Amino acid sequence: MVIKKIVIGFYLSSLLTLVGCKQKEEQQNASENLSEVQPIAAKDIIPSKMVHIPAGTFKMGTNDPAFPDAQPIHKVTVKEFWMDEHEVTNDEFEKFVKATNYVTVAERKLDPKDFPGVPVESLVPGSGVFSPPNQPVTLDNPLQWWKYVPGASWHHPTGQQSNIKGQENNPVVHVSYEDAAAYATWAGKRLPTEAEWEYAAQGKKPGLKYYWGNELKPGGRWMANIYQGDFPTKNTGEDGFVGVAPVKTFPPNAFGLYDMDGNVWEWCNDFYRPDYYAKSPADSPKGPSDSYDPDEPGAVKRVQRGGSFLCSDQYCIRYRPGSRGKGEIGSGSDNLGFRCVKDSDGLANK
Ligand SMILES: [Ca+2]
Repeated sequence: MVIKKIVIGFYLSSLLTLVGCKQKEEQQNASENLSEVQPIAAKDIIPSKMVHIPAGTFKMGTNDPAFPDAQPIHKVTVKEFWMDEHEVTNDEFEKFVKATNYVTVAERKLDPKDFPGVPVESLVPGSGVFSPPNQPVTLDNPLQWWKYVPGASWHHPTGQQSNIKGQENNPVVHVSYEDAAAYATWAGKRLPTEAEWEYAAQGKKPGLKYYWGNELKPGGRWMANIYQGDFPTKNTGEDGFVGVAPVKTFPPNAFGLYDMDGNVWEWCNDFYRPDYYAKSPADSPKGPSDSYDPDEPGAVKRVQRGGSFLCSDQYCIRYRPGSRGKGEIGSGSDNLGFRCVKDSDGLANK
């Protein structure tokens, strides 16, 4: 917990330093620009459904040198399980919040004791929002396009003035690991292990360049909600979406799962360590006993998979098969969501 507080403190202080009160106007402009993107009106609420994933053995990881933490490729066996066919939606998450009065991490008051050195007036609940800069930037500092936006949360995705009306079928975002795990428990489910997630994403099609095949656009069609254009300044939205897309917009994989690639990152239950694949057990691995990320040694991180609408071959290529993501457990953003799984014992498909 202490480490988590330090990390959040660093996260907040870094972002708040950049955002600062002096930059409120700039921040508001960014939010206004984002709000110009018209949401797709939800025609019908898509009911949640789980897909049966049969037990199997597969090759996990990739030899792609761009992903050293996803090596070596190793054989893994998973038991059968059920998986949400799509990412948890705003509508589903709202039902959870109404039933439990749950308050997400992004909405909770910040205790000054947890953030030494950060001015009290800056300690406002919020979350990270993708805010494209006006000028081309180097791609070595994500804080150039990520802003800590006070008031941003799952029902105010781009800030206090925004809402989720008409976005009921969009994946819920701004959820921390703790939020996702709380939802899963309430729903009688759990978060997937990383092995379950990758096995499900492969959909019985191992060794491909993309989860859906070897062509980026088979037949000229975009197969996932990713990023087109010049990152991070010019998102052409050629696939139809500059932000999140309603679930089930893009084609499912062979298991009938939607958006395993792109749209929003998805939390897995495993702690993150870059060296885990060298030691992973072959049967139903559940991740290491603790986390370690040499990029941020003090942070407690869990695995995230699948990439998001901000991924492309230009930046964040981690929508490709086998690649891994990671995130600090108390942090959310507007490109991070989740889906749940359930053990097969006695479960009917619903
Ligand atoms: Ca897109």
